[in-house]
Amino acid sequence: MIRSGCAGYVALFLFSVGCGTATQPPGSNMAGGESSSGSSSGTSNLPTSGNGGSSGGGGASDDAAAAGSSTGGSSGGGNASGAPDGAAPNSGGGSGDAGPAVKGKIGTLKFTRKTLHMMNFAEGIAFGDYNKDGKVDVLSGPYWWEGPAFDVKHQLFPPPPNNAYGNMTLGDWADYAYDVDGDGWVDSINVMRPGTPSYWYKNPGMPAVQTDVAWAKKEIGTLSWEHYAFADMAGKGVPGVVGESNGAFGWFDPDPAASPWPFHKIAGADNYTWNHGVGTGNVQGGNARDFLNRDGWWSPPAAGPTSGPWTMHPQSFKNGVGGSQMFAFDVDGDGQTDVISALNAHGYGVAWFQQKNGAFTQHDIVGGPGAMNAGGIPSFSQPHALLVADVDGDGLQDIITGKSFYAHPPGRGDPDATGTPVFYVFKLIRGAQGVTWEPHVVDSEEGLGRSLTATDLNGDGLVDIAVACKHGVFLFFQQ
Ligand SMILES: [Ca+2]
Ligand SMILES: [Ca+2]
Ligand SMILES: [Ca+2]
Ligand SMILES: [Ca+2]
Repeated sequence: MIRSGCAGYVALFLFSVGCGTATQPPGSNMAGGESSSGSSSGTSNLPTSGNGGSSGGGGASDDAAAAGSSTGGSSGGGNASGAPDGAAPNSGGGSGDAGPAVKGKIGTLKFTRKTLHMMNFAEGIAFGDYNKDGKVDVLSGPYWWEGPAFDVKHQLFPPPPNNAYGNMTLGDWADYAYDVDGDGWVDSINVMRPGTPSYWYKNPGMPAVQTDVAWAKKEIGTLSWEHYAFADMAGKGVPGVVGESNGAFGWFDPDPAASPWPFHKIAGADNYTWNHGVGTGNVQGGNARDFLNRDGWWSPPAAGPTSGPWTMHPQSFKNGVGGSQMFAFDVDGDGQTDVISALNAHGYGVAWFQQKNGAFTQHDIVGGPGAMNAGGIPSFSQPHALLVADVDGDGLQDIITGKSFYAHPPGRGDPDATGTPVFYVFKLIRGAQGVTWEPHVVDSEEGLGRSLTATDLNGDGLVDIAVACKHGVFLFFQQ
């Protein structure tokens, strides 16, 4: 059941929201929405700079999440293969990234929820220290909130007009925190609806950042698939926006002087907007950072990540349309990197793929209806967002995923679209019997969106989770 407590939200939503009903208003602009059609009108440049270095993709250790701290740590993003992937000054974390693992304090995997707003304005979220007070802040689409209380909100651009739950997402699909222009103030990279241009917004610095002054924006380029990563593919200490653009897989390098940003091609791709399942990680060992999607993984050429076409290693990581954010780390501790992926962002399935010398064996964590799932939990559909992070702080990476709220709204073909929008931390346990995943419910009312992030938001040493979805923006503080 979706939020039978709709009544509890009526007071706040009366003016703008249809209370999350399952009906689709006649004449709505959802047709041709988030999976069915669309064109890629994006621009992309061929590589403009060579870089022969290999990626600092980190090892296969599993004791540290990628991405950095709010106060200037590195950010590799979208990767959980071990160490942060190189210097990325003044970067925080973003959609599909997690903050650093916090050692020495074990969390309960029980959470309390704080609501930042309840509008369908954006389904991407990032953390970073936007006002440079040493405290982690949160940004989702048009707003950022001052940590650690997150009671004060500031607007950086006007929110999109349609904010009903059942509407398509006109706002951000992924947000990343990064000091694009190197002026010491964390800027915002906002990946928009597939097939439409994405932008970066320049942090105006103090005191303007703490007002509602508009942040100056510049176009990055156009991404077409529905998932992305923010990772240092070239191993030069600068993360890029990784995904599909204009018929190619590759990444946009941050360049404050260029618009669009330079695009480095990994491989050709079909130009269908709305595909699913993208990630990065150190799949093959060594130092290279590899590209992952639902159909396999790609290793960089020996002469360097920007020296030519990457090599595809076909491997199905999907069952249907493909998953969401993908990750690679050594799940079972045998020294070989495994892959984590949802199987179908608009259907069912979450799995880990155990690697033995380049061959992968699929192990389902959650399957379709009636499956024997981890911890005996019921199956959930629409795993449109997934994150790997050591949530409880025991040194082993865990998985955060669950049901997105209206990944497609009811009537758009997704099974169980009105089911309980539950999401979990799946705690990784390595035991004598092998790998098990212990599910812990984080929330069963708001659901997930297109992406999520996790770090210690309130400075108590425990990793928290931040979600932006069609229900709004929510923080989950670990107890
Ligand atoms: Ca701050
Ligand atoms: Ca800046
Ligand atoms: Ca853990
Ligand atoms: Ca915390």
